[in-house]
Amino acid sequence: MYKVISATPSPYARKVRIALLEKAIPFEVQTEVPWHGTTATPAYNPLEKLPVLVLPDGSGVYESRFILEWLEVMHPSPALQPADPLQRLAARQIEVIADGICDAVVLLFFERMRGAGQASEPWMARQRRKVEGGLRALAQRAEAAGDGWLVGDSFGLAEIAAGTVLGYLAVRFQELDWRGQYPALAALSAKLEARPSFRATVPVPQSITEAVV
Ligand SMILES: N[C@@H](CCC(=O)N[C@@H](CS)C(=O)NCC(=O)O)C(=O)O
Repeated sequence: MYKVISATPSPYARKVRIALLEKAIPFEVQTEVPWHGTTATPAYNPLEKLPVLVLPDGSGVYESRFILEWLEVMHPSPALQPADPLQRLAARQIEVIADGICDAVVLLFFERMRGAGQASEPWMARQRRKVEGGLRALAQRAEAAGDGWLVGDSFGLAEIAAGTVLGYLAVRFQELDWRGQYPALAALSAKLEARPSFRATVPVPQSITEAVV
């Protein structure tokens, strides 16, 4: 059976877990804090990041986008990527934006952890601009899609990426009123969070107790 090394707040790990659930592939979850010395992540990923998809032979596939690509090749049905090449590119672009927002939120989170007087305001402003710009770009796509899916006529990679970044903001960036600012994203998030795969993977904050920054 597959195993996913995951962290409860991680939007990257959530994407992988959602894809596995949507494809009805059995897997177990090994929950870790990737920032703690006890994590098994470096044993599988030289970049020391989760998620890792541990295969039955004990080897690991890592980097969430690559894991999703890998799953699509190994378990093509149901397809989570559009067959049409242009739609596929549009979906991948949404994934790039969503991952970029998550990356900026992670950087903000750790910058804040440095504490008063230590955090760099220009650096945080730069990351906030990425979050805001990324959300604006996602909102444009959600507005254009209306009641439909973001790309094409079925649920897939684009929705997983957009839905998980929005879910992550609820955990790590509560002060940002993206629901008020972008009703189309609020509607998309509500629709996605109602799916069983999303309900089974609701992000939960984690305490980091070892020094990281
Ligand atoms: N681009 C990576 C990002 C993964 C990532 O940043 N994971 C975090 C947890 S949410 C992590 O393991 N960080 C540990 C580290 O950067 O050392 C992916 O999509 O898999």
